[in-house]
Amino acid sequence: MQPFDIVIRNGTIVTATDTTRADVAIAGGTIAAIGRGLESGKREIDASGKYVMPGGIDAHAHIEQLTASGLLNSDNFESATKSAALGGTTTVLCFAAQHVGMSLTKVVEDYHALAQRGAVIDYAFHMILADPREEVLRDELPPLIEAGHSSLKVFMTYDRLRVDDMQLLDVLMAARENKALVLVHAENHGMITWLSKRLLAKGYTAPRYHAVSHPRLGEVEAFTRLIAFAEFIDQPIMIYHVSSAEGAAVIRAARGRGLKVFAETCPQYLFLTKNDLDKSGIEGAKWMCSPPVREPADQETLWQALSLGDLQLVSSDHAPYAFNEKGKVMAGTSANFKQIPNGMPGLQARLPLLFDAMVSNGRFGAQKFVEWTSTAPAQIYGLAPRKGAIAVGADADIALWDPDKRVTFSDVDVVDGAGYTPYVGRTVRGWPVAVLRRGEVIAENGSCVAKPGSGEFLPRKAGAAAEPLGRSSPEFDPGRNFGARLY
Ligand code: DUC
Ligand code: ZN
Ligand code: ZN
Repeated sequence: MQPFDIVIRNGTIVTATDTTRADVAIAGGTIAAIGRGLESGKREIDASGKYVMPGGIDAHAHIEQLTASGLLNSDNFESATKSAALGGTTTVLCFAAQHVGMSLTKVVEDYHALAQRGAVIDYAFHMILADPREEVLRDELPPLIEAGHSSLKVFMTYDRLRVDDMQLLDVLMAARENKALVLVHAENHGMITWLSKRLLAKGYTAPRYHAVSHPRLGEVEAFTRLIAFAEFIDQPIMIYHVSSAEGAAVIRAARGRGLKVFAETCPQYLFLTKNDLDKSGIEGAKWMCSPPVREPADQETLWQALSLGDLQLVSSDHAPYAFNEKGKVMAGTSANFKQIPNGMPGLQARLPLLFDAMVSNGRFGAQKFVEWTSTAPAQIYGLAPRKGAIAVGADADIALWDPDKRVTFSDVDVVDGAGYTPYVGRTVRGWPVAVLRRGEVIAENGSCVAKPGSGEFLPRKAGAAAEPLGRSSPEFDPGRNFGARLY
């Protein structure tokens, strides 16, 4: 018998449902066997004292993405995905971002070319629709979804990205007809614009007023309208980056009625607060994202919403802008908060922050950690069973976690293009010391050795979105009602 390529021995295997002491054998990039006393491998890895977990899946990351005003993110596929690998993530779902007037087909081709050149982990694309005109939805969308891009993203705010109510209904309907999932940045645009104008007019221009300018009720209004539209069309949705207790309550009520609503939050809403923006000068820009980070009480409510299943996963919303004139400081050091690009890096820090809070601090345990960071995103976004589990036949995407390794976040260790970390000075316990992608060791002892372009595109089947861990109620079957009603 041929030896296995790699055997990982003596570790504690953790999946979303089980914790077992066993070895894992890898052959041809997939998991070939799980058990004790397995045959030898060409390479043997000793995982004594370590957790053997599925590689993370980050379902929300902006990579090498162009804003409507022509500003590029501060990293590229190589730097972003290397940072992800070093943080234990082996799959990323990022964006092919259309702007007004663009052909969606060309946009998707362009982002594929960028990822093919640089990605070191596997990837898929959500298609951002900023201009869902009739011919885009009718002619371009169906073949793109058929080709494996089975999720569409829209914004309800941002001047040059947002869709209005009619456009939102058009996108929901087009998604329903093609069995795609719709992901939404849901905040009320009018409330943000109105309040920002008044703050600036009164001289409240510093980064900390960015947090004030996005009212909590802006989430409530937009979530409520979006959910009503999704119910009207009968179309599953994913509500992105839930930041407030009130927003989480709207989602709980909708899911309680059996509506097809998924939702995520991000580490920044679990670990940072509006006080982080309260620095002198423009420094607070490093902590500016939309929706903004909020209050300690919101953090606690979001943890509870995750544990109740109202939110199903934690993504990074990685959107790095360097703290210089090509990024956060593009409009100068006396810029007002409306002139500062929104977003912060997160691909690398997401898993260590969550491991520390959930596993090392004992609050939710290792299985929940795996569920919220790998298994649930795989199931919701149609990557399961290939991704998101340690199981025979699945891709050998594996992170070995040393539960005792302590690391203090520091700007000098940052490998993505932001050049800073919003978590600077914070110490976490637990770190991914080796990371395998399809059976290849791509990160080890703090360095990423994968070849740029070695990441693979993951086509996703339309209609595959599913409640994680088969938790669906009889009413909650995202595929079931497709095509059942015609408008
Ligand atoms: N907000 C977004 O909507 N996208 C990227 C980053 C951010 O802060
Ligand atoms: Zn967003
Ligand atoms: Zn985003």
